[in-house]
Amino acid sequence: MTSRLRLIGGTMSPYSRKMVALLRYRHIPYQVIWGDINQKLPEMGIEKPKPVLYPVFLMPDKNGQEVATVDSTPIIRTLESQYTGRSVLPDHPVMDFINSLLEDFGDEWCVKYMFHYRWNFKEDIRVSGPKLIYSSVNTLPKEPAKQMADMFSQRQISRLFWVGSNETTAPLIEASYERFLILMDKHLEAQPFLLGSRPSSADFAVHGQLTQLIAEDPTPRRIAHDVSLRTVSWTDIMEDQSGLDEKSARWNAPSNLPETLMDILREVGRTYVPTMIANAKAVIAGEESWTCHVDGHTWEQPVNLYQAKCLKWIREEFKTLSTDHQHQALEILSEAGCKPLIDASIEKK
Ligand SMILES: N[C@@H](CCC(=O)N[C@@H](CS)C(=O)NCC(=O)O)C(=O)O
Repeated sequence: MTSRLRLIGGTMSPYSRKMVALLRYRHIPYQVIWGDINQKLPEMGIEKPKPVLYPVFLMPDKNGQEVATVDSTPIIRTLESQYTGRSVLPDHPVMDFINSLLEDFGDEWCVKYMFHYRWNFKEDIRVSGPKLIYSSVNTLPKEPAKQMADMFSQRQISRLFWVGSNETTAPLIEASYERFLILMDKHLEAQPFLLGSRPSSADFAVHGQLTQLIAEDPTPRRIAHDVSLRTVSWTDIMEDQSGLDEKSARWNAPSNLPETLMDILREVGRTYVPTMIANAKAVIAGEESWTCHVDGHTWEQPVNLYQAKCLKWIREEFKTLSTDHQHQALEILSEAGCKPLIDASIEKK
């Protein structure tokens, strides 16, 4: 048993990059093991998690035994209770709530940019397939690596439909990516992180997706270099914020949010909000797929059970706020077009 927190991840996995950058910022002693979870865990004699997702954290249980654990959002909250200092969750409950919303936007909406660009365009498939294999088993000979890359790429391409990337939604995803880069550019000119002068878990979520879009895959990389070099550099410096002096850094106050942050929240309201609500409603109705309107266009995709759970978490977090804080949060959400996230009737009858 090591006293360093171990995780197994991949450089081509946005959630692995989210978490490694967060561990560095938080000064949490860690060991990252790059590789195939399905191979590494049995070698270590550790039971696989369900589902198997990247990254896997080996979280010590009460007896110090490492347990394979997945899902970055709850893991971040557990780490907050285990390691003090350099918190990534704002102190003010309203800002903590806004942070959860933006973190989920990064994890669940920005991932659509990533998946769409990676598996839709020939050039991106050409580089991503082999990089996914080599980043896991770097010494693999060329021929088996090519076979595995082709197999893996085919599997991912067949999944495009499941994340909602199709002919109808492609222009919406691409337009949202470009708008998001412009909004980040304007916001980062005003302050260094999403919610102030210190990074929050939402910054790490967005960073994780942007590492793929900007550092790994050619088409979204070119777009980002055309649209916002500032965001390109932000993605680089987010990788290691271990030197940030947290004591002199500040969170934004909910009564005085920068207009550039409100604009980012408006993008959340324009895209993430209608799709998350339509998905949750379809899950509750027991339907297999759903459609909704994003920007006046039709969005269609199969239901995603996990995303319905994410929306439930956000609504539950809202309910834990005091009445005054709920009012304050609702004012921000209304101004950004995000209020239906809380208002919409999506509870089970
Ligand atoms: N909600 C999870 C998402 C993790 C996730 O979806 N990871 C992807 C790779 S980045 C994965 O393992 N997908 C399954 C697969 O590729 O087989 C988290 O935040 O950790």
